[in-house]
Amino acid sequence: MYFFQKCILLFLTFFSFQALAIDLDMPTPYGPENYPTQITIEFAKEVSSRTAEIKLTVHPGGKLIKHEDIFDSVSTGKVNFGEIFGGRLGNIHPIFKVDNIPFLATDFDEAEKLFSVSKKILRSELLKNNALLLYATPWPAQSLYSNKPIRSLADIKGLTIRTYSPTTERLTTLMGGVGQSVAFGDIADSFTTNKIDAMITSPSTGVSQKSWDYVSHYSEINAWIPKNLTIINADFFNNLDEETQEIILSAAAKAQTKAWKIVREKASQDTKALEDNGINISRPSLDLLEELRNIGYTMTDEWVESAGPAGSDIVDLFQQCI
Ligand code: PCA
Repeated sequence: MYFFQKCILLFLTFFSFQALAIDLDMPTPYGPENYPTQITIEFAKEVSSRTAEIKLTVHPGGKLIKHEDIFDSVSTGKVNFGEIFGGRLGNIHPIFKVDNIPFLATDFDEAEKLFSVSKKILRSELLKNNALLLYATPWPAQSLYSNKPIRSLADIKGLTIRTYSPTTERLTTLMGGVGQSVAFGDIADSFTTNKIDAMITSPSTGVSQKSWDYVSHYSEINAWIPKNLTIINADFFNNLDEETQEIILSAAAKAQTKAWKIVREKASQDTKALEDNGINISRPSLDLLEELRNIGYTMTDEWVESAGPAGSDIVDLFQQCI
């Protein structure tokens, strides 16, 4: 355990009777205008107000710790709380990619089922990295933004498409596009400097990034529903007194319930906001859907192969309950 963390635990153990509050930092990857960050800010407020010992300060937008470093920072105890986009951990274990597979779970009910059948292994892989899952916040379904109508994959061929995870890189290749990794905060610049021609993300990200300033078309392919994972360092958690642990877990359960409820409202509100701001919204043509679904089958097979028996169990269980 890290020296810094040990000091915190000593404080919590020996000085808790004096109700000494310890300031703890909680880095998140997305800015305060994004609803997952707002859920986390509420979680932090609740934990801070209900425990005498912990005062959590949320640092949104990768400002304190860059997105790519947040997971390691929590697992090594550099910070004790943090939030990440789950699919980014796909290089640690395939389970983290399960909610990024196109056309496996495409509405919120399916996404909840996929989460429930994959939760156990997700938790155990996090624990191998000394992290406990507090709650998972879904994004609205991921759809296609471009500057021309996309009627079939032929219209995508050769376009440079933003990627944000290992799965979006693979998808772009299978669609015949050219992948370009672009951080969340660089989306607008990358479009206006023609570094990218298209992206696949949620209506909420399209709104928070004012996509109408640089994009004209949005095809509602509703391809997958990824999640942010909010985690706590396991050693830190295990050394807290029981009452504090319970407060953290109940605030986390509340955050998760709220996230899954309001994401449904956000999805329709934000799609409407795209339209109100002049983006041409369309449903994908049957040709495009069929082509994309076939890519989804390929990617599901590839994922099952990489994840082994646990992967095929998850897909089987999921398909039984939808
Ligand atoms: N917005 C984030 C992740 C998924 C989403 O809807 C992004 O585009 O990076």
